[in-house]
Amino acid sequence: MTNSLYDSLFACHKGNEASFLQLDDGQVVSYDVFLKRASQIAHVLQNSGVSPGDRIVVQAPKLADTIALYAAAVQAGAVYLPLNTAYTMAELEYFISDAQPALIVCDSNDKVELEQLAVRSGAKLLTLGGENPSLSHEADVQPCVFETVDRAPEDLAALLYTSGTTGRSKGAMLSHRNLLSNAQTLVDLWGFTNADCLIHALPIFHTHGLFVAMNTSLLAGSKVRFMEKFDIGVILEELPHSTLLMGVPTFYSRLLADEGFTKEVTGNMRLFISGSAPLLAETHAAFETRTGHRILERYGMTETNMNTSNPYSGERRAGTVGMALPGTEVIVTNPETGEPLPQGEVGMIEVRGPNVFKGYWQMPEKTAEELRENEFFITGDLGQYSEDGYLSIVGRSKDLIITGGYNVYPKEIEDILNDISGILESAVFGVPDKDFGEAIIATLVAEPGAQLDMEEIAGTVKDRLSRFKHPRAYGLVSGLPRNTMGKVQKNVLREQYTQKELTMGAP
Ligand code: MLC
Ligand code: AMP
Repeated sequence: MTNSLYDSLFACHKGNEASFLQLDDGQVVSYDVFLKRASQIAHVLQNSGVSPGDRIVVQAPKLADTIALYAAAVQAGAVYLPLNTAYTMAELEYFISDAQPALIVCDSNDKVELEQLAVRSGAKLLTLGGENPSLSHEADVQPCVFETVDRAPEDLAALLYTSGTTGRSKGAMLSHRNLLSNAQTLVDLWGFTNADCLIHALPIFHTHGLFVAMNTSLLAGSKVRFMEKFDIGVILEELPHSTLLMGVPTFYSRLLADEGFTKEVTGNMRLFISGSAPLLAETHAAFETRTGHRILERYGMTETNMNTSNPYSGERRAGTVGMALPGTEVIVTNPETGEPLPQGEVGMIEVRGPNVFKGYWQMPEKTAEELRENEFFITGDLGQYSEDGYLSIVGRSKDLIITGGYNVYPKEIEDILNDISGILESAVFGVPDKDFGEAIIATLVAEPGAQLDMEEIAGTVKDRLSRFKHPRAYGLVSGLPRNTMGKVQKNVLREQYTQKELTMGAP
């Protein structure tokens, strides 16, 4: 047995002096130096008691060492579990108790807060970034060579949590084969080579920034301009020296809003890729008018990696997510019967292929609900094929808001609101937002005679949930619109609140 993910992404770069990561301070880490660092970190993992198959929870800043930790986890046969740096302690507690990691790696600045949690879960705690990062210090004195742990293609490489309609997040189990097959397909399709330089301004705790962006670059040996965060000024400086950009639609609408973003600065660029949320057709058109480039939109999910992509060479059609990736089947089915629908009809998008995950961590019932016996995964996205085979996402059957590329399930917020004394019920939904695509709104119904203090309510939500999940406005209503089945009609609320200027108490 070997470890084909490690061999294909990392080991192949042994002795490769070419640039891998270029950091904000100008420092450049070569592939060879990176590999040695990852091996040092793999020793730390082993010395910390991490065995093959153990989970490593990582809530750490975007650093070269964080990517090296990912590589080290693959090399040591561990399961990498990255978490959004915005998560609150209440959110973290759930992930840690569910995943039962052997090791937690956090920002040095969060060490005190996380210590108790680590003790309670029986996990070791190490730190990255900030002052006195223990993982980095321990790695400094380790050998630069580590004997790679054998892993089979079906072994788990990562566990990525994705929230769900029930309000409880589910850990998507991703195998070595899932990650490697998808990276290979994307490198071929998008023509990645070692002459490319990718602007990386995404977070590295999601599929997009970690797998789509990093695994493809690693596989091709490309250079990565590794930015701590999305910053228009820095991106404008880097565009003339780069060839690729991957981003969520907010990246592109923000670039277009900047006068410094011109055809000239994009002259060296080969490809702009968008995903994680719908790219408006007008953004697509405005982008082409300004730069001459047509953005390539693709469609993916945490559970499936990438599913479809517009063609690299053929027509990149605005408002569509292109065709199924080679080796992946993407069908549209009748949501009631699961039967495939004729071309042109709107139905449930289902996906099958080597990219599709192995199920939800310790949730066999949830897995069975969404992953059919014939291995098609039911995405919850509604789609429609054009006559010439382009897929459009026309809606979602899941009650989901996507804000700036982050997924938020209303149920998680509604559960917190409904528990607050004085609130009879609530409905949370998204309305169109110029910057983030969708913005979160919460409408509340008070119990008879209760006076609601909106600031206090917003404060309770703030304590419990990450910033990106906070409603941008709260509204008080006398009742929620319901259909004859008693189901809250969020589409009605969405329409009402899209039309009227929001005058409610700000969060
Ligand atoms: C930041 N804020 C957000 C937000 N991002 N609020 C809602 N939604 C978001 N996405 C908050 C900030 O905390 C801040 O709060 C306020 O909004 C203004 O922030 P900002 O400075 O304007 O935001 P910025 O830091 O620039 O971040 C915006 C962003 C970022 C778009 C760069 O959200 C981002 O990197 N998004 C990418 C998400 C991603 O990678 N998704 C991929 C998922 S994988 P305050 O209180 O300070 O005002 C997936 C599968 C697939 O979906 O297909 O790819
Ligand atoms: P996540 O669970 O965070 O991986 O988000 C996956 C969801 O993002 C998908 O189910 C879609 O609803 C959405 N998504 C991803 N890419 C696109 C896209 N190009 N257009 C529209 N929605 C998208």
